[in-house]
Amino acid sequence: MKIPISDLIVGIKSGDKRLIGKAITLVESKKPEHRDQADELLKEIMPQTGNSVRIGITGVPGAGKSTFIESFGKLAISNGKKVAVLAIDPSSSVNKGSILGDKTRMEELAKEDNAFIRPSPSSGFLGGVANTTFETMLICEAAGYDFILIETVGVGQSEVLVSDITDVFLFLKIIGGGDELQGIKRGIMEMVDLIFINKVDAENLQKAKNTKAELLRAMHFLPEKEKGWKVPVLLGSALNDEGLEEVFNKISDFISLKKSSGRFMAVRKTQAEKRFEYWVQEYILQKTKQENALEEAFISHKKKASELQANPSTEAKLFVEKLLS
Ligand SMILES: Nc1nc2c(ncn2[C@@H]2O[C@H](COP(=O)(O)OP(=O)(O)O)[C@@H](O)[C@H]2O)c(=O)[nH]1
Ligand SMILES: [Mg+2]
Repeated sequence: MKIPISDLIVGIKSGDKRLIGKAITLVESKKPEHRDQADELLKEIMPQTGNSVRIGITGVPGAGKSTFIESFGKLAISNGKKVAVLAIDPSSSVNKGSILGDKTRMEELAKEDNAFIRPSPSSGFLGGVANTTFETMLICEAAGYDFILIETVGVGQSEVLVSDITDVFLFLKIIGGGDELQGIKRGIMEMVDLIFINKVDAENLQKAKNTKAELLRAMHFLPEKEKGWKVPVLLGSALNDEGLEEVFNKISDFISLKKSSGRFMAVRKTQAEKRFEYWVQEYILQKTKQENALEEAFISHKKKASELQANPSTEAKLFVEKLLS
């Protein structure tokens, strides 16, 4: 990285979007020398982090997540907040095309001074992506953003990873998308704090109400995720700016509740422990690759596993024993 870390830090603290972008590129890099610089940077900004509301947004592709983020972001800005938008999109490295679709750019929100939009990292496996997204979030917090909105792709494991780095998890639903069952099956219902039924208009209002009743019935059988919080099911339209104020208020209520019960900090601490464990594994693998003898042992144990000659867990144990001896 050509720009000195001290310049990046000054840039972040003064809210310079170009330098914020450079700092994010730095934390996204896995090169050991970049990690060292990233550590230095993150250490410096640490006291300025932690003050945002971290919001995860999920829903099937096409549910309207990007549209929602754009409208909600503008609403938050009109309430005096600064808004950062991050998107996790692991598909983009594979086939160039992105399942986040063309709304990812969020043109209107992007024009706002108080908005910062960062498309996803384009490489790396999901676990890694969630971890760099977390560090990206820290940079945004140090730059003074009050709301961090993270859009998931709504497929596979991305929800779990996003719920691991956020304070509130929002599920965007559409009527008759068949996703009431999908959502329940994939365990999403157990992670959500708030549901927004999107694309509701006069014509489908009754159907939306039925969907709401169904959801409430389904959730009735689930254990409460946050004590004293009944997951609200709200109706509206992201495109027509309807019902978003209610979402804004419910999020504020939810955060207040979590703060007063002590769960807000407790959950963040648990999340930090998980990330610590992730990085321990990551650095062990990195060190392994740097030392020849270890790398050879790693490759040979892995080969025995991959040739189906030996039990993978046995080979892993033998390797770790060598590593620590
Ligand atoms: N009628 C209607 N269309 C919407 C609404 N919200 C989003 N859309 C449309 O749904 C499509 C998918 O939206 P997008 O935000 O890209 O969905 P995402 O894949 O979940 O991010 C776009 O064509 C949007 O314009 C809404 O409230 N009403
Ligand atoms: Mg999208």
